[in-house]
Amino acid sequence: MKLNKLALTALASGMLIGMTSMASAHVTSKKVSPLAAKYPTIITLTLYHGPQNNAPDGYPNITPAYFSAPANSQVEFIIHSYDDGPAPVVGDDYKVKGTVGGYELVDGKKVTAFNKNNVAHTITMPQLNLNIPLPPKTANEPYVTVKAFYNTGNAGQYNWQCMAACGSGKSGWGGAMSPAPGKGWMYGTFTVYNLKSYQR
Ligand SMILES: [Cu+2]
Repeated sequence: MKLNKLALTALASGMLIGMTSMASAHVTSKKVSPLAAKYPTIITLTLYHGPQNNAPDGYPNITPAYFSAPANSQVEFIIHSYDDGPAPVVGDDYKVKGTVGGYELVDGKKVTAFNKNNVAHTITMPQLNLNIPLPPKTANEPYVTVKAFYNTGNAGQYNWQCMAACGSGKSGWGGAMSPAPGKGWMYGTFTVYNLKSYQR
């Protein structure tokens, strides 16, 4: 009887641990203080398509390529994309990853994943497990507006890159997507810095 009770307790706590770890596997963003959540840092990015850039081979770019926010704070990304065409996506980067709530807002509508064939570009940061896919704009709008919230963690420099083959050449990985010219087109850096007032 005593053993049974022990066994039951062990089973129950084992189940609890199992449930807890399952739940934490779905946590997509770090927690920040109420103050940080109340006053997000707004990062506004624009995706210009090739003709707008008057660039060689119609290079598209996401600008600014370098942006920053305080550590342990909330960021609101606001992205306007003028591109109207899809590009082949690598792996499962058609899914939204790492944002607060696990979604992004596309023209105000919540989206957690796109059809694999309906992604124009992505802002992907593998080190942060953050992925913000950008769908093509529709014919009815000058640009599509994508918003996403992200809670930063520790200070550091994190690379972002587009994981949709939007560059030139047969593979789509040339031009804006190739290591040369590199950062400034479809690559860049997100700098997370320490700011004392956000550490409370
Ligand atoms: Cu791209």
